[in-house]
Formats: sequence, structure tokens, C-alpha cells
Amino acid sequence: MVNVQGPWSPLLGRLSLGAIPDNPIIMGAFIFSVVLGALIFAYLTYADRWGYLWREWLTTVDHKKIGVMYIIIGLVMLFRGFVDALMMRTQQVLADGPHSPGFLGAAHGYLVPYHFDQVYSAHGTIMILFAATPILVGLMNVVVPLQIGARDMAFPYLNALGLWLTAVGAALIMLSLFLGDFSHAGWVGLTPLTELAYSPGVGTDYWMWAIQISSVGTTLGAANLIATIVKMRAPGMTWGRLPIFTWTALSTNIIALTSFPVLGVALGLLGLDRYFGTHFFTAGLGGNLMLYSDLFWIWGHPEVYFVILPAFGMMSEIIPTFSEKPLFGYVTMVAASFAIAGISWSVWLHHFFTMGAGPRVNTFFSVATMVVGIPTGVKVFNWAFTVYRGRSRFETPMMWAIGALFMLLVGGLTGMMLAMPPVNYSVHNSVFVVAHFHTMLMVVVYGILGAVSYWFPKVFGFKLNEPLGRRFFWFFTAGTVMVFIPMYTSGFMGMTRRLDYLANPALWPFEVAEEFGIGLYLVSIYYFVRQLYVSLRDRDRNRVGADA
Ligand SMILES: [Cu+2]
Repeated sequence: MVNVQGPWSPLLGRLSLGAIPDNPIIMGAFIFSVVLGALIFAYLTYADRWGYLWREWLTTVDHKKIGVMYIIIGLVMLFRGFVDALMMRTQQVLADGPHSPGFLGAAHGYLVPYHFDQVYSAHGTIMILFAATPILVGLMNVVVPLQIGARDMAFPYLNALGLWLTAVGAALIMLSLFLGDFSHAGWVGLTPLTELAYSPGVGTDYWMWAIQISSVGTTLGAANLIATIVKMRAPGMTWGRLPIFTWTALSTNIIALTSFPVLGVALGLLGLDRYFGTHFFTAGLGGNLMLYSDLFWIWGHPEVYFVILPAFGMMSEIIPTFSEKPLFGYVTMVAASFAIAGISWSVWLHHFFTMGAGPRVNTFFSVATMVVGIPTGVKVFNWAFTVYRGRSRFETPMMWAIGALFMLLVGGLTGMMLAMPPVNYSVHNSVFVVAHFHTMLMVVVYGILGAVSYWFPKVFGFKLNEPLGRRFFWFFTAGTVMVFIPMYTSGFMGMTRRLDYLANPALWPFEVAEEFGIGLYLVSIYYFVRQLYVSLRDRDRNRVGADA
């Protein structure tokens, strides 16, 4: 393959046969994907399902089916993101041990530093933007029109377009595994590391375009959902009667509509730097490195509330149902959602207190961050008062909802610690921060898993197997505890994040515990898949009436 250099080179002509990685791990993943693809192709051809797939799914504008396809994309990417987590844990437990063996070309462990950097960059990018976001958008697509009594979304065709833009973004991420490489600058894409001088390869471009394309899809989806909630409510579905999940969907899509364009601008300017040699974020020549961090986190922090607010909505649907009591404080719940959405715009600098903006600026962002704790606290007390004196039935949806509440308490309280600049200075860039935001994201994961087991009968007409669901829940929870409590501890002891190798054997026992935790997650995934299989097999026995 001829590699033609020229003025377009920063954009084109940087992919050659040499871009196909010769790493045995990636080759293994490639062969696995090709075999899986061939099997699916063979089945669709043998069962003559191509026409059905094209008519009923690939070209549909039906909100339920679009929702299901969003969820499928999200689950596939969630699995990929989990494999990245498994790879990171295994690298660190191998590399940081007293013997620290090195193999597959690595001095320590089995991943060379450049590969390890790509793995955590992909993990973060995938979990936030290609797993949590599509699954939540999918659930909102399925549930919101049903809750407000609408036939479909306001713009069904636009809805389909949003889905396929997200699919293209996800496909680019997957393609980067086998052709070229991925970004090594973290999911944040910090400058100047993502500038051409430090990232001349195609990795950053994959990352940038995948996010830009899918973000257009998410923004279109947000506009669509807001229009649907405002204009498509059935007669009688007044604002005061709107189900709480739909309220959180409204607040979260207002965040998406207003924040994703900021990310678009940040990545757009970075693209101008990479392709046309401008100097927005370059080190020197008038560039301003921290402007990128400001723009990224002006989107980034509202983004984390974009993913957590729908999970709060799911908890507010599940907890009253399984407490057999109406939700406590409906009005304050709605107000708290919008308060959280509003305040989320004024806290972004807590991601880089250590930048040295000075005590006044840091104090403002510190106090603003703590203020988010007030509406969040209102929600926690409203859930507690809903359970109080209720007739609680601890079926799996309720177990996930209450599990989410505990994750919120741990994540929220460590968030309060991080909101204080003095504490933040001592744990910034440590795995304490990593444990904190994973615990907060566990609120989203627990909320989603609770909502899936709660709403599954509504969509598919039969219930999921309860005993297997319980095992899934307990192994998943044991895994969460075994991974993140040791991570909080080693982070407090100063373990830096994003390192493929750390020469401090004192921290190794924590990594061993975390690796054991990942093992528990693997067992929980087994029970999740088994639960789906057994539920499908026994679906006729678990059918639910129209009143489900
Ligand atoms: Cu933040």
C-alpha cells in the first residue's frame, strides 16, 4: 500500500497495511469477531431472515424497536468496555506483584504501556458514550411515549437517524481495534497530548470522529424527546400527572441539548488544530491548553448528570411500586431533578482544582459542587420516606433500586470529600477518584438493571427468572464491593491512576482483591446470560397479564 504524503496528510493517507496490529490479543479478538459475524450471517441466510431484519428492524421508525436497538448497541459496547476493565485489572495485578513477570513484549505484565493507555482510553469513552448513553436513550425511547400515552416520538424518522449515527460512532470505535489504533489520551482526550505533535497516529481521529458523529445523534435524540414530552402527551396527561421517569427524562434531555454542542465545539477546535494547523490548544504559539479542559468539562460534568438523572427516575418508579405506597414528595422530586440539572452547569472546575486557579475560583466551584448535594439529598430522603412504613417486597427490581441508593450514598459522600480542594489536592489523579466516579456510575448501572428487570414484562410480555436474577444481583454486588473498596483504600494511600506498572508492592494486595472482584463480575455475567436464557425458555410459564 502506497502511503501518499501531502497537504491533506493530517486527514487522509495515514492508513496502510502496517496499520493492522500484529498483537496476538487483538488478533484473537479479530478472529472471534469474524467467526461471530460469519455465524450470524449464516443463520440469517439459512433462516431467510434478511428481509424481515431489513423491514422490521433496520428501516423501522417505531420507538420501541429503536429503543431496543439502542439497548442492544449499548449492551454489546458494555461487554467490550468490561473486557477492557478485565484487561486493565489483569495487567496491574500481574505487573505490580513482587515478581512482576513481563511477556508478550511487555517489560511488566502483558500489555506494553502504549496498549494499556489505549485500553483505558477506550474503556472510559465506551462506558460513558457508547454503553450508558445508548442504553439510557433506548430505555427513554421505549418507556416515555408509553408513559405519556403518545403513539410514537414527535419525529420518528429523526429518531431513527439518531440511532444510526450512534451506531456509526460505535462501529468506528470497534473498527479502531483492528485497523490502526485508538487514542492513548484517556476518555478526556487531554491536550496537548491529543494534538498532532504528540498523537500523529489515527487513534485520536478515531476517538474524535466516533464521539462527534454519535453526539450529533444524541443531540437530535434529545430535541426529539423534549418535543415529544411537551407536544405529544395524551389528553388529560397534564404536567402534574406526568410520571416521574418522564420528568427526569425531560430534565436530562435539556442537559443533553445544551451541553453536547459544547463538546462538539471542543472537539471541532481540536480537529482544526490537527488538520489545519491552528493553535487553539497547542503548547505555545498562542494555544491555551486549559481552554480545552474547561470546554470538555463544561460538557463533561453535565454529561454525568445526563446519565444519572434517568437512573434516579427509574428508582422513583420502582421503589413506590415495591413499597406499595405512592412516591413521597412528587413535587420536590421533580424540582430536585431540575435543580440538579441547573447546578450541574456550575461545577466543572472541580475536575481540575489543582490547575491553580486560585482560592476564590476554587472556593466557588467547591461550594457549587456541594450545593448539588442538597437536591440529591432531597431525593434520597424522599425514597427513604417512600419505603418507610411501606409493604416492601424485595423482588429483583427493588433490590437493584435499593442497591443504587447505597451506591449513591458511598459515591455521594466521597464526592463531598473530593469537592473540598484541600482533600482534592491530595487525591487528585489517584485511583480514589476512579473509585468515586465508578461508584457514582454504579448508581446508573444498578438503576438500568433494576429498570430492565422491572419493565421487561411490559415490552416482552413475560417475567425474568427471579432466583437467577437474585444470584446475578448478589454476585454483581459482591464484585462491586471487592473492586472499589480496595480501590478507595489504595487511592487514599496514593496509588496514581492510569499506570500500567507501579513499583510499590505494598499496594499489590489491593489489586489482588480487585482482580478477585472482577472474577465475581464474570460469575454475575454468567448468571445474567443464564437468567435471559431460562426466562426465554420458560416464557410461556411466566407470561404476565395486560395489567403488568
Ligand atoms: Cu464533575
